[in-house]
Amino acid sequence: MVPLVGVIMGSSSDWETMQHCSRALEILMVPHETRVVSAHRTPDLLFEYAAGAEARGLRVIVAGAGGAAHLPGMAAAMTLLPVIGVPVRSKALSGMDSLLSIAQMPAGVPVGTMAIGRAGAVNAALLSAAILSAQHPEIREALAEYRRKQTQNVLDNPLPGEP
Ligand code: RP5
Repeated sequence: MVPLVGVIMGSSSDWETMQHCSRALEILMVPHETRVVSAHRTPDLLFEYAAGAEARGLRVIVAGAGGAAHLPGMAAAMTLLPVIGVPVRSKALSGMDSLLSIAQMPAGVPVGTMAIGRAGAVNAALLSAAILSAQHPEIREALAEYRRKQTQNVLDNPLPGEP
């Protein structure tokens, strides 16, 4: 099946975080691909990937990176597809560097910025599914089912002593 979401990350070390995006996309039955594409170490590959993404059938790009996290912004500069950035928690600054370098895009080239780490990776998958929902009713239904299960899980697990 042709992937609709391209999940890219700056290093294989980002997989520990970005695997949560991939797993959530699997649960939502969203066809996707995962690749290591570095803004700094493989700039030519980044250009090839981002510039060709729409023609290959991708509809959303999720880009995870840490530190001086240029990947999401550079990818967004080379495509009209929506780009969702996931700040990976860095060792030096706990991901604040990643968050700010992804969120603080100058006006003109937006990157939808998620939370740092696992929450951001999962939410990137859910936001991708929401973007795709208008054109793909089966993804909309999978997203609705995900929400139903999440709600039921809270209701089924009260605190000890709570009715
Ligand atoms: C970034 O540098 C990557 O996104 C990664 O989060 C960070 C560290 O990369 P490695 O040194 O672990 O490859 O480009």
